[in-house]
Amino acid sequence: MTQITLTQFLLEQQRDHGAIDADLRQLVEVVASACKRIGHAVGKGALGGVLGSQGTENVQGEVQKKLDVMSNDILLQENAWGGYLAGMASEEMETFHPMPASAPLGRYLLLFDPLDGSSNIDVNVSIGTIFSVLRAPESIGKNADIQESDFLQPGSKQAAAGYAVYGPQTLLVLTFGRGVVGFTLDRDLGEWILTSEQMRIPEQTQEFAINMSNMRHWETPVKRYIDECLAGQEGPLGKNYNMRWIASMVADVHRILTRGGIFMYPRDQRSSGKAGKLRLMYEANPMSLIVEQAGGAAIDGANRILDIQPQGLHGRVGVILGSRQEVERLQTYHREFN
Ligand code: AHM
Ligand code: MG
Repeated sequence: MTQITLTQFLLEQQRDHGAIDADLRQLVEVVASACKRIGHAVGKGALGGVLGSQGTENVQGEVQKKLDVMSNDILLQENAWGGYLAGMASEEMETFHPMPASAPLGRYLLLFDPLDGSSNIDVNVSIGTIFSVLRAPESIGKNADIQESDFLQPGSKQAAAGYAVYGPQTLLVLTFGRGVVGFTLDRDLGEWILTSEQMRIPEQTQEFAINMSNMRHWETPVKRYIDECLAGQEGPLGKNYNMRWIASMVADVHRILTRGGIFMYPRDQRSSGKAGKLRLMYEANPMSLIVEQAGGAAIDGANRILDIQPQGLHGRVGVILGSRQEVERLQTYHREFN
């Protein structure tokens, strides 16, 4: 069987399909290489001294794990010198990261959640990296310096998005807005090999993912939907539902890309502005592009996530994504309620 490596796949996308330019090809290669290094560190666990907390807090006031900081550093270092970026932003950094003066300024912006599912690091459950690529304004480098506002583009403008999962297998899932492909890391060769040519999410599902301990904080449309799922075959949805909650968005979304399902971290009554937990620019936008490109849907409640105009780098948003028909049902419930 001929195996297609990530390098070959990306070259073909550039050369034969015109789907990406050389800079975006290089960007994704470097991010994928950084993910290999992060995955390697994750795999060492206690032997590599990477478990436990760093003793610092990030901009959101969350305690940083050693691997959060290490993964962030790996992504910053690997992407610093390629000349394809105008700036980077990360869940773990307060402000955006300008490129070093020694490197030429590129046309893309890279945003990432370097280590998603941090609460699972020390218990050896799948975790991952999520990334999003935007285009920098044309003026950058000519007559303007990069600013935070340059990053504040709706998710529909993403040039690429992807995630890596560090689990029993190390996986990379990618989209350039023309479908979704998946690669598996051959750990002996150190190569990403194409293993899913066209990932598709089934339109219907009988599986939902939500942190049920937050039930008392949910808004009415979400309560209604989950009540209906729990009612099973006798309820209005007429089928028995199964539930999964891994507490790593990468792993929950990957399951949905593989066999369908619906993932919810909805807005709730706890936070000011009821924004929810997940971050628009590092988690919701890249995952929403991937899910839509795989035939699914992604909303914050009543509206499509990819249409949201970000107000700041670290803004949070309600997230409901996965199998199209189920997501649309929830959207209808939200619209009826508002
Ligand atoms: P993180 O980026 O700090 O790891 O937080 C995001 C994670 C998601 O991966 C996951 O869906 C969610 O937080 C789990 O939250 P909870 O522990 O409240 O269930
Ligand atoms: Mg995260």
